[in-house]
Amino acid sequence: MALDRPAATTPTAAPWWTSAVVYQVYPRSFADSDGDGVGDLAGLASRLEHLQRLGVDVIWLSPVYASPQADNGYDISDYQAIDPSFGTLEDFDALLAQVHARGMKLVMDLVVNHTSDEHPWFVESRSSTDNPKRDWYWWRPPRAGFEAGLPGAEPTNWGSFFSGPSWTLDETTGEYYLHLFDRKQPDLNWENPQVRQAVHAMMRWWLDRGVDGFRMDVINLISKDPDLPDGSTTGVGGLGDGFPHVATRPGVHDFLREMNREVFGGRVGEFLTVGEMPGVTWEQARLFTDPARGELDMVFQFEHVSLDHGPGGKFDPKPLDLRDLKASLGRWQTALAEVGWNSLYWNNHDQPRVVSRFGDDGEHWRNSATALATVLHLHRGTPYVYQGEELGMTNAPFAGVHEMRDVESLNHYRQAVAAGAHPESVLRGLRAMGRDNARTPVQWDATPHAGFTTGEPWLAVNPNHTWLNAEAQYDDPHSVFNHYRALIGLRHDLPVVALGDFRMLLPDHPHVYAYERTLDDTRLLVVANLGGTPQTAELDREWTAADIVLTNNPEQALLSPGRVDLRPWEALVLTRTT
Ligand code: ISL
Repeated sequence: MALDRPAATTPTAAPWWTSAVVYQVYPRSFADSDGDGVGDLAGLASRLEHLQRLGVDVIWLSPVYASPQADNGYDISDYQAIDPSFGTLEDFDALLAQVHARGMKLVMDLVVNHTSDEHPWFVESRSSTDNPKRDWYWWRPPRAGFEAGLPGAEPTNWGSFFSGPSWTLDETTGEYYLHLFDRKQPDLNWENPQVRQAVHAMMRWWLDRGVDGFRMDVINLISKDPDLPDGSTTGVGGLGDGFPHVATRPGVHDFLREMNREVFGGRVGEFLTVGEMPGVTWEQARLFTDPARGELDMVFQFEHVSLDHGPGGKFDPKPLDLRDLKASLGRWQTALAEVGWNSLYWNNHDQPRVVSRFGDDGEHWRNSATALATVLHLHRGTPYVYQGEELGMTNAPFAGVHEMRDVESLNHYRQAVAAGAHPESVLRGLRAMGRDNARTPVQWDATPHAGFTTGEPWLAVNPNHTWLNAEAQYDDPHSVFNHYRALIGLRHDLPVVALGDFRMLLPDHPHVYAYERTLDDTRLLVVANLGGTPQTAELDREWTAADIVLTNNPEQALLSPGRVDLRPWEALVLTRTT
């Protein structure tokens, strides 16, 4: 896409999304209008006031397409229909019109690495080895010398992201199909031009309906090594690690350039495209987001949300060392300073709640939620707020696996316990890192199901909704909600926030996160204590007389020449001109 590169000195040339904030809606858990316990489009439409009040510019809507819901809509059986649990196409059109009328944009989730096994394409593909759609997916016979259906007969040794082998035998033809995720999510074969053309046509159909862009699910996995070599190292679960053979291969760039041409060609700059890319490095991200290459506007990278993964992977978490977080986010800021653009996020529907993960959801709940928000939002990049994050929603107190719903968690529990792990220790990992933490319903008010539904919610509301809810926060000037609102306002109002250069300060301080942003003669300082004990940070003396533009602490800031004393989880934003 030949977008103008955001040059720090010419703000008017910057694309619109450099000063925008995106809000992610996970529709199952946002608002339920019909009492069936599942959120829906009409429910979302009824809560747009909340988003407008918050001040966000764009809504990213997680999948609402027809789906058997094996992975909550990330398994799609019809890309051009709305799942009845969410409503109808008419509801969608009405929602889109309302979003636009309120001056916001709507970005769809695009899940095209795989479909549902109930998608008509796969139903045809599996029907016979000579079906015209056979080659739309990855089919392989059992390994020579092995009997189909027995361990070792899978065409490769790859483990799936959701436990177990990434191949499932289909009895109809006696061959295996590839699924990097659940067995109900067969991978499309992007090498086949018909697949790509079908996806492009579907995307154009949504753009013609008026949507404003796409968040592209695991888009760096669409190009596989056609030789399908075994993984040479062992991954989690004892199976082979196929990741190097499916992730961020050179073909992804070709596919994205082609998509860009075929789908967005001639309408440059109107849309937002963000590619979700597990394992992407900053060197690769620079290529994907270099405007001159015409691929994507930005990517979701995973480095900073993997820093607390222990030796056993994500369900074996270890404490975060703040220095690692600063080194990681700082590296990405530097890497994408001249070319490309960062996305900024703590949370989404796959991550545990940040206030529970990197903050303190007990004594310092409010200040840790607001300090973490401050630090993230004032980096250079486009911030993403995940529903409920703006309220400081926390992880859920799951009593046991019977209260969880996520296919990843349930598969992992089953496999780990079958392999001899102690159920309590598996549960500990799931409680800390499981995706259902992000998926408990949004807490609108203190009523029994938090104002989410009048029926039985599909996943229980967090009991803390009696005090942690939107209603309780709107009129409180110190609430988490109003702090997010202020941060979003700063991005809109101050060009230095959207476009200023970034410089990390105090990289070796174990508890203080500090950085400077500079645009022309304006300087912005963000300094935050991301811990529960008082801290001191040395600063340039010039900051002593600076203006405080935002703080999460109503008490007087403790600034003195050359230093600032920070209370637990205190965050300050200062500005001055040079
Ligand atoms: O949370 C993860 C598993 O540990 C991630 O690896 C996640 O699966 C990965 O980020 C891909 O996520 C996306 O694709 C998945 C879907 O389940 C996720 O919800 C989606 O965000 C398959 O479509």
